[in-house]
Amino acid sequence: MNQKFSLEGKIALVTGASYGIGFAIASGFAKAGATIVFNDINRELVDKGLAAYKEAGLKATGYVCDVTDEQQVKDTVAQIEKEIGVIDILVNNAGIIKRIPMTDMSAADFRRVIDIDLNGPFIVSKTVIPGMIKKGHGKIINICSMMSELGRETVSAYAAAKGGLKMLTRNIASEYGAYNIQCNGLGPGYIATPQTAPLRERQADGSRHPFDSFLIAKTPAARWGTPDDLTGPAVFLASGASDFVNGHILYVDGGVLAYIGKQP
Ligand code: NAP
Ligand code: GCO
Repeated sequence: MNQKFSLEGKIALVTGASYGIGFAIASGFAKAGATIVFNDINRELVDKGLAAYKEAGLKATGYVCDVTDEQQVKDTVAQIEKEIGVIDILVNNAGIIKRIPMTDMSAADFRRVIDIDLNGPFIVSKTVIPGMIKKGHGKIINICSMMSELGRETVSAYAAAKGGLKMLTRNIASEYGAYNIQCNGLGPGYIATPQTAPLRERQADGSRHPFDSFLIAKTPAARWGTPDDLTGPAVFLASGASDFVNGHILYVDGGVLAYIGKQP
C-alpha cells in the first residue's frame, strides 16, 4: 500500500513554491520520492526558495517564470524537459489576492488577480499536458480555495478566479482523462501563510484580529491550518493512490465548509 503513495521516479513542478503552501507541497513531494522543480516570479524569490529547500535537506531546481507569460512558460517547460525531464506532476499553486471592496476595485486590479489565479493555471497546464500525453500519464493539482465555494466581502476577483479554477479543473479532467491524466483541485481552508498574515495581525490592544476570532469560531478544528496540513492530501492526489479520482476538489479546511459556526 505504501507504494501506491510513492512519488519515486516522478518529476513534479510546483508553481510559486519559494515559500508558503507551494513550498510545503513541494517539500512533501520530495519526501515521497519526487524530483521537485519550482518557479517563482523573480530571481530573488527563486534564490530564497533554493536556500530554504537546501536548509530543509531537500534537492530542488528553481526557475524564474511568470505564470501569466505564455512565452516564459513555454521556454521554462522546455528547459525543464531538457535539464530534468518531462513533467509527471503539475501543481498550479502560484496565486495572489487583492482585498478591495468590489465597487472600489479597478478593472486592472480585478484582471491582475484573474490573470495570475486563473489564466496562469490555464497557460501552465496547456503547456505541460502534451508531455504528459506522450508519457501516457499525468497529475494536475489546482490549488483552489474556500472561495471556490463561498463569497466574502472584498475578495470578488479572487472568488471569481478560484470558482473558475474549480471548473477549469473539472474541464481538464473531462478533456484529458482519456490520456490517463487526472486533474483535481486541492481546496485549502484558512492557512497561516504570508498571504493571510493581514487577517491574523494582533490589534493595537493586543487582541485577536476580528477575522481571526471569526475564523476560529467557524472552524470545528478551532485553529488555522498550516501548510504542512496540505502535504498528505497533495501527495495522495499526486500519487497512484488517486488514479481513479478525477475532477474532484479535495477541501482541506478543518471542517469550515461543513460547519454553521460556534454560537457566540
Ligand atoms: P503566498 O504566500 O502569497 O505565495 C504565493 C506564491 O506565488 C509567492 O511566491 C508569489 O510570489 C508567487 N506568485 C505570485 N504571482 C506569480 C506569478 N505571476 N508567477 C509565478 N509566481 C507567482 O500564497 P500562499 O498562501 O502560499 O497560497 C498559495 C496558493 O494557495 C495560492 O493560489 C492561494 O490562492 C492558495 N490558497 C491559499 C490559502 C491560504 O489561506 N493561505 C487558502 C486557500 C488557497 P510573490 O511573493 O512575488 O507574490
Ligand atoms: C481571505 C483569505 C482566503 C484564503 C483562502 C481560503 O481573504 O478570505 O485570503 O481567501 O486565502 O483562499 O480558502
